[in-house]
Amino acid sequence: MTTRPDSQNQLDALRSEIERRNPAQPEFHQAVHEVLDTLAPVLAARPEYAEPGLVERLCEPERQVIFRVPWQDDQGRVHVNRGFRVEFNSALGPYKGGLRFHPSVNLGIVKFLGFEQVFKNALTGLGIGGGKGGSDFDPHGRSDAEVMRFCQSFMTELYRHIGEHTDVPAGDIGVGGREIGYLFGQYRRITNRWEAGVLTGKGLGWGGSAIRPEATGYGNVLFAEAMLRERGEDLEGQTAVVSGSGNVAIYTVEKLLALGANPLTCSDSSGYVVDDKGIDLDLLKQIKEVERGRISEYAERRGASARFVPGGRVWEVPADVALPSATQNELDENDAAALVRNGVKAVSEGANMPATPEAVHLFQRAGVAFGPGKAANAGGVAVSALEMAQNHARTAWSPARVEEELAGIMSHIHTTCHETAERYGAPGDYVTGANIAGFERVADAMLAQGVI
Ligand code: NDP
Ligand code: 2IT
Repeated sequence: MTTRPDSQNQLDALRSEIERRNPAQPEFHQAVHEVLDTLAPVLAARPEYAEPGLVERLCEPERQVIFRVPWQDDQGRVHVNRGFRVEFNSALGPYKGGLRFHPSVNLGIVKFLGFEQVFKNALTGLGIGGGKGGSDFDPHGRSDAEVMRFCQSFMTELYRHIGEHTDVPAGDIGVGGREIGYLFGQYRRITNRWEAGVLTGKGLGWGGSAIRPEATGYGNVLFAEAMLRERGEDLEGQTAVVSGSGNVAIYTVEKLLALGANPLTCSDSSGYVVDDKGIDLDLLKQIKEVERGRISEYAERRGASARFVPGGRVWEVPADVALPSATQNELDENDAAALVRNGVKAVSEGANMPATPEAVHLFQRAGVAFGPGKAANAGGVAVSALEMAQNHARTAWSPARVEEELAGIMSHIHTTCHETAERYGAPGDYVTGANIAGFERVADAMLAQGVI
């Protein structure tokens, strides 16, 4: 397949224009560049996609909402945070994507996450558009009552922008079952509607889906295994390094153990633990899910096999497989070089954009199987879409049924990315495969629906 230079010129011009019109949003630029860098072959092969305005529309959110979130702490002091919801693309279904509560959240970060979400959601094959939101609120060290008041204030503005047919938020960093509960309660109170499908990640007893908490981590491990199988291997007996110790990391560890692999590490923003005997899942869950403690406590309580490395990065620990599951740009070129030096075979992104572009290129040059987040971590949002389907039908599926559906969706995503990469002359390149396959699905829907 030859690439027409004019497709590349068109993409380069668009890239410059996006940088000019969205200043000081480096993460958004990074996410857009990574996609535009892979689209030239598909624009050359399918001239209808090169139609002026299509890619431009795809890179411009349909709607961006920014709002004030005032709340009172337990001492009565008033805090003023900023809330965001970026409704990026609804060609395939209602906007769908998580809410992130973290002090680093700003418009550029929410836009990068929303942009990624559009392609990710398309790859699931389900009827969901892409969006993302959140706030620069920091939940660390806040009491349940403070988190509740914050969530209530946040929803008091957000409610007017969302709905089961419009926009369906869920969790992300700093937003889990507790926060979704408070947000749902306030939505129900304001609207006087039992509208279960307005949020996903709900509790099992009130509209949540089985396997939603597990889905992102489980799905990423299934994706890593599918990549290994392409090379005649599987996860049995392989060592793994996992970063993070939140929702995605915990269920990554759980699935690795279930498939006979040996997860050696976990981390949080203070450093990492390495456990020569493999991570003790019960202890990890007790510290992180129940006590909301720090990862150093794991090493203190585990005994001789584990140690805490303050400020360190898990990528210096030798392993067969790496599963970054904390945050964007947590794995740079030096980390990638260390992993390659230590013989890593596969890297699969549980987090969104955790590997820098330089790290990704290094893995690809070294022949390491690399699964980009928009494919590898799509299991979470896929089960969110299954939660919406169950809510709509007023039913609840068994854990076994949801897990089977999840496995089928991850296998479909892997095959789609693999085949698309081959079709466009980039065999084994899951980045190109994921970007083009996601793009084709959204672009077809946008072309059919006219210039809007
Ligand atoms: P959690 O809040 O449950 O956990 C986040 C973990 O990452 C914590 O251990 C946290 O440590 C660490 N972390 C977060 N930010 C930073 C930072 N800036 N530097 C160092 N460590 C950091 O979030 P999730 O597990 O839900 O999300 C993890 C990643 O997975 C994110 O990139 C998210 O976008 C992505 N993702 C999540 C999905 C979901 O369904 N939840 C679905 C798909 C992707 P600390 O507590 O010290 O901050
Ligand atoms: O990044 C993601 O895909 C998520 N945080 C989950 C989104 C969702 O709607 O379940």
